[in-house]
Amino acid sequence: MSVRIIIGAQWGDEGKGKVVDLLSKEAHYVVRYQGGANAGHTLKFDDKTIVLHLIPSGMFNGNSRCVIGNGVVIDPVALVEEIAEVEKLDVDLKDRLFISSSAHVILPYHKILDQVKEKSRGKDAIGTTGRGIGPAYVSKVSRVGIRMGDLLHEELLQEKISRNLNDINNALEHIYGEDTLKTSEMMDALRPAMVRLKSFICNTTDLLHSALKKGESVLLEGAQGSLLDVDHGTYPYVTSSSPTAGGACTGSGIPPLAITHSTGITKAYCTRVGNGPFPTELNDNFGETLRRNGQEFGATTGRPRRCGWLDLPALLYAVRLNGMNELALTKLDVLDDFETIRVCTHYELNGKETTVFPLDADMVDKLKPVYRDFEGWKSSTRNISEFKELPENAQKYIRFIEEYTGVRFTIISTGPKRSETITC
Ligand code: 2SA
Ligand code: MG
Repeated sequence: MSVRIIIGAQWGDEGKGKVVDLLSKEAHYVVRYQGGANAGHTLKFDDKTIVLHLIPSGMFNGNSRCVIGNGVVIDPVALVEEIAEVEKLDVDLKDRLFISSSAHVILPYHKILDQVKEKSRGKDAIGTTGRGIGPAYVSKVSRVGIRMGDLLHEELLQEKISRNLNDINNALEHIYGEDTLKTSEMMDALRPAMVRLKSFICNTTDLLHSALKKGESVLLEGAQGSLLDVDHGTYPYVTSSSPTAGGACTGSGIPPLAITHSTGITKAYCTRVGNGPFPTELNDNFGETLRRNGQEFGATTGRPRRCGWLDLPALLYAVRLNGMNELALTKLDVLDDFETIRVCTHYELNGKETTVFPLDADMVDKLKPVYRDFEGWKSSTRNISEFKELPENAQKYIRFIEEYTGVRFTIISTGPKRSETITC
């Protein structure tokens, strides 16, 4: 039996979707535990490409049951659309999809507030996805949130929305100069989703506790990444949830001692989408090449991702934060053409050397990365599925990362397809 958390070790988009899809074949349950439709998990198989935002990445390989846990914030209309996309691929969601009745609902006002607040931040904007994530978690924490279970009780739901709209409309009209919203219009938009989602909403905490009792294996699928964690990331340039290991427990109801594996996913380089400090960012041709070769564009918003070299102190920070006991390396093939590959081994901060990733975004912004150069391998690693088949220079690069972090790679991805994977 294994209970494995799949966690982004960087700023998201590390390829968690591919790893979850691969491992889900052997899993009884795959559980999303935080975030919402800001996530974009891209899966490629049988010449198909699908981008999932809310539905766990375990739908297409094997028969695992997929759970949207209590820690997720759900846009019901977006979820219904995503269900339709998945069904088009001949997947029957009956007895496959389970939605926590405690997961919070993203309503139109969350999305509007997300967007108007971003506008009002001007040059200090966070670069959110505009999907209403932050305001939905604000509602949750301030105890005025609507939960998925409320969608099962129309009258009560209407009453709760109408109560919330007093404050929301006041802010929209008087602070942001926006149009106000009507309860009736919101209810009309929600009704089809209430009908469609009804049969999936349940007590997923109990479902998972029963699975643990039976010794079944569970994959917990993180979204975004450790450096975007609301507590441990580059605050305030973070998302509003906890992608790190602790968030997997609170966002699913699975207790910490049940966790057997903490698996960190890292790219062979780094990317970040949205604003905030990024010590190894490359604003030159190298960055451009990484973006082009790696197809680094937001899977939800289409925004170009910022690209840079691998940042080992940041990776080590993620390893320690999450107690990672295995790592997966993705997008190795994107480095195939480089003459020289650089990796940041430490920083300079105010004239002193350090390997500590600071907790303060302003300080992270002041870090000067110090690099070690590796000779490139200048040959294709695409499709390679045995470690010993990798070019020697690629093997050296990989072994160096393992030595630095003290954690072994159990998966190395050499392309987006399932077959383009080395299992070590
Ligand atoms: P939000 O919308 O409130 O969560 O934004 C806050 C910050 O979190 C970042 N964020 C992400 N970073 C990487 N990938 C994400 N998912 C999509 C993808 C993003 C996209 O897979 O490509 O399509 O643009 C994601 N979601 C949130 C966000 O950029 C802000 O920095
Ligand atoms: Mg993504």
